[in-house]
Amino acid sequence: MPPATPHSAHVDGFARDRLPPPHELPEFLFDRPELQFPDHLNCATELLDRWVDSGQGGRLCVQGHGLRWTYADLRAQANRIARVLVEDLGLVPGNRVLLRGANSPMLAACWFAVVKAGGIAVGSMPLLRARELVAIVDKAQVSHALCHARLADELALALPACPSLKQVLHFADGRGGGELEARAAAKPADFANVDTGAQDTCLIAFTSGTTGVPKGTMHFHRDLMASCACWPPHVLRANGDDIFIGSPPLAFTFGLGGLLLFPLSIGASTVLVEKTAPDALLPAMAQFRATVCFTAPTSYRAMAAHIGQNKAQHDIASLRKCVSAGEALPAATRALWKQATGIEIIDGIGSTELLHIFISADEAHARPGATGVPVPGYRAVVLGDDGQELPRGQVGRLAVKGPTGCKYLDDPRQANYVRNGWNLTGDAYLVDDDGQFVYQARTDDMIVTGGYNIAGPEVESALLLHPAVAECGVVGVPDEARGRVVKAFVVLRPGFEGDAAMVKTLQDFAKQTIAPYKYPRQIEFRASLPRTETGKLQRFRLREPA
Ligand code: 3UK
Repeated sequence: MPPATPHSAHVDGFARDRLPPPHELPEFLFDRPELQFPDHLNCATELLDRWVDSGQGGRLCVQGHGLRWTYADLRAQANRIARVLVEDLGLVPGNRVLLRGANSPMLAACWFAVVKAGGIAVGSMPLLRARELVAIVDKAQVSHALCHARLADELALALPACPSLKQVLHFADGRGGGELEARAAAKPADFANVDTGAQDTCLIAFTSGTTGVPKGTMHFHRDLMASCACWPPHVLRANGDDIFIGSPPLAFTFGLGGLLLFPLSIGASTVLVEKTAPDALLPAMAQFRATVCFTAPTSYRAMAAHIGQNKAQHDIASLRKCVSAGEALPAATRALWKQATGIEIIDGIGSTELLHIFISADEAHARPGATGVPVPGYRAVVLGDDGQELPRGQVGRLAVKGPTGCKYLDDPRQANYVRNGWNLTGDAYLVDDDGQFVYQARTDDMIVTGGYNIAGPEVESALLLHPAVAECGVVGVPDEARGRVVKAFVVLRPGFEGDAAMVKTLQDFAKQTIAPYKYPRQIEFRASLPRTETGKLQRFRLREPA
């Protein structure tokens, strides 16, 4: 018998029609009891309505921008916005809705409104420029946009090149002033969530890729619930009294999970603030008495330095769990944060394709320099170039499978990310004798010099142990004699001089810390390093000739 067609509520079949063909999908693993999902599933019902319907609507849910909403408040606002989308803007299930704004309670309400109405949320990083917006609107054939008034100009510049995008509404900060808030205020606070299928797409997340057309990763209602059922209960182990805070935008799945889906899945609360640079995040943590923080390794490093300078100024005693992802966590950064706060960071590698973290270690099992072990629900191996699993200790390609996996929107690059049922993340890893997964570099970033294979991040980790180094990035640059040499770009801490003596000091330091052949033959001092909005070092920009 052919498998029954899964239930779908999508009237607009755009996403369904553009899923990868079955033979290009990764293998999915649903063996755990918590990963048995019903055929009918709307994740907004599970994450938001459930609390109100069970009499817990009075629990604190989301704060920020001067607002303090309970679960009942967030649901009412999301319901009203869902009515605006459906009744005023003609949204039908399966339509794509662009969401634009810095993290805020209103952005969270818009996200839930789209999902409740059976729409597909398409996040966009706040700093995107018109031409980047055009690319994602075109790729996802976005029909509606909910955009913060402050970001309206850039979207307006994009509109003439976006024929699919017919409806745009602006919002402000949730307390009137915005066109969306005004329309929402006129609507009743109830809404019947669309009875979507577990395998209906509810999210298209674009990768923070650096070149070419952006890749849209499609995620089902089921995928969002699966991500809440794996890493959070097994590794993070937060509870309903926790107050989440952090820097990643909701348009980045690290932020969507950590700052919205995960706290709501356990009845906890979240703080969504606009300013999330390290010097703003510290006072926000103190102000909101935050207990769980999500941010990138560089942000922990910068915050540790701030705390070191004026210990009394920031009272972050409420903090109890700190999560790092997006980039490898250098051992030196883990140590600095522990020194400053007493907290052992929970590192985890995730990807937009797999939605969230799939290898990680909790506080008790954290090991400096290692990412951790596969999260319950996921399997991970290291493969050689022949596609066979490598013995422990050998560097190869990280391959992962679990309840979530890569589903690119109509993209031939699906065949690069998924091979033989495995998701290939593009990372070079090894498994050590204890079974811990140890990050080396992005596969493309391994530096081949004089016959050696050198991982830039290992050299970075060594330099970051030196007290003069605030930040650094290490890449291979062309060299006539050796083909390529290791070059370090270094941002110094205040009070240190980037002169020839400092070059020598850092080179000698590297030679004493790691195998001498890996030391940076060239060092250039910079005021800052190029990073993406998701906190990743843009190594390709360091490789470009100045
Ligand atoms: C790198 C890491 C070492 C790695 C992400 C958590 O970063 C996320 O998604 P992206 O699609 O990038 C994925 C790539 O980033 N990476 C991420 N975390 C780590 N490398 N150690 C880490 N802890 O190259 C990976 O392939 O932007 C992270 C949750 C959701 C996410 N989307």
